[in-house]
Order: sequence, then structure tokens, then C-alpha cells
Amino acid sequence: MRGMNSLISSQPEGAIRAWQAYFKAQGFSSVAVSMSGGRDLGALKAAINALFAEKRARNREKGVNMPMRVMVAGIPNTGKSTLINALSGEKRAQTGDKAGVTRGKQWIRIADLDLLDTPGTMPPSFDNQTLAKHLAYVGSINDDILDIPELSLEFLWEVSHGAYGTILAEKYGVTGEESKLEMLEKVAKRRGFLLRGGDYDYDRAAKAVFDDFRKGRIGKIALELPEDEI
Ligand SMILES: Nc1nc2c(ncn2[C@@H]2O[C@H](COP(=O)(O)OP(=O)(O)OP(=O)(O)O)[C@@H](O)[C@H]2O)c(=O)[nH]1
Ligand SMILES: [Mg+2]
Repeated sequence: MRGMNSLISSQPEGAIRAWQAYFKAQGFSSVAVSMSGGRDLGALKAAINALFAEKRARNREKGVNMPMRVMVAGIPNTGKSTLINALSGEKRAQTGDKAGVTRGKQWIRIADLDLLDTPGTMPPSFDNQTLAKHLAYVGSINDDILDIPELSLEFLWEVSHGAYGTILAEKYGVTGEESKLEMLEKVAKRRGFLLRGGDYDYDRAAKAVFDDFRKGRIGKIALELPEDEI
């Protein structure tokens, strides 16, 4: 059963705070940034500079003029290259809304920082299928190797039965009382995705669901919280 804390932290801002507290408790510092939300990059720049303050001072003393090296690493399609471009103020790294856009490593110099853009990385395998599904929802696994209609059924079910309850009601008329297939049919109907003969176009509806979700058109949803047992 979900406690009050969990309800509060299931709201997007609360979820970000909950994750930051979780990392802090483990001794990691974190900075929340959003490239689309216009959140200031200043805090991130300050955090990077703080990491290098000592090293820079030592180098200065020794008369050494060496760039500081930073590796940008993480799960595919999470905005690593976009972040580098934002820090640099120009489009230096290739970005795109699918997994695997960055194919090789690339050093990008920004003032006295050398940033290494890297291809997204994944664990070699998943014991936890829920975790794997979540990564698929957000586009970190190549859609071409996924069964998108099947995945959309899981997504619609999970979201409509989770902490965000009726978030799908306005957009698709999905309340959570339907069967999984009826949910996707409601999306198809709402969008007018019908095949000749009157059948629902499940493929198109499923693609639309993920397109909406990944572009933030369904709303902000935290799929996981630190205290969730998944
Ligand atoms: N909403 C939102 N979208 C973002 C943000 N940062 C990046 N994106 C989008 O996410 C998608 C992936 O961005 P990339 O920068 O290519 O991601 P990446 O981590 O370099 O991806 P790979 O190189 O494939 O591992 C693009 O469509 C970006 O426009 C962000 O802060 N908020
Ligand atoms: Mg990239």
C-alpha cells in the first residue's frame, strides 16, 4: 500500500526531490536539470567547477594549463548529448529522439573543460522485467526490437493503475476500468485510427501513445520512486 509520502513524491517535482535525497544518502551529489523546461544550467556548472576547484588551483601553482576532463555517461536517450550542447552553447554533438544516436566517443572542448560524449550504456541483461519495461517506455531501448503494441498495453495499464490514476482520462478517455486491449482501442477511437473495414489500427495507436508520452504530452510521470519495490 502506498503511504502519504509516496503519494507526495509521486508528483514530478516530489519525485525528483525523492531521488536526489536517495542519492545524497548514498554519498552521491546530484543536480536536477531540464533542457526543455529551461531550468538553469548554472547549478550544474557550479557543481562541476566545485569538483575541479582544488585541481585547478594546484595546476595554477605549478604553472600547468591543462583542461579538466569530464565523462558524460548513462542510459541511452537520456539527454547526454543535449546536455553537452547546452553547456557549450552550440550544437556540437548529434542528438535525436531515439536510443543509440551517439555511436562513438567524442571529446568536446568547452573553455577549459574537455567533455567526453559517450554512447548510451545498458546493463548486459535484466533480471527485473519491470525495470526493462520502464526503459522501453522512455525510449532507451531501440523501438525496432520491441513489440510496441504489446508494450503500449502494459504502459496504459500500469499508468492507469498507478499513482497518476486518471492522467490518461482526459487525453484518451482511459479510466483504468477497461481491459488492456480496450484501453488501446479507446486511444485508436479518440484519434480516428481505424483501418478500412472498421478495425482498430493498433500499431498506429500504440506508436501515438509512446510519442505522446515521450514528448511530455500525457503529462509528467515518474515511473519509479526510490521506495518502490519493483
Ligand atoms: N523533455 C526533455 N527532453 C530532453 C531533455 N534533454 C534531451 N531531451 C530530448 O531527449 C532526446 C535524446 O537526447 P540526446 O541528447 O540525443 O540523448 P543521449 O543520451 O545523448 O542519447 P544516446 O546518444 O542515444 O545515448 C532528444 O529528443 C532530446 O531533444 C530534457 O532535459 N528534457
Ligand atoms: Mg548522445
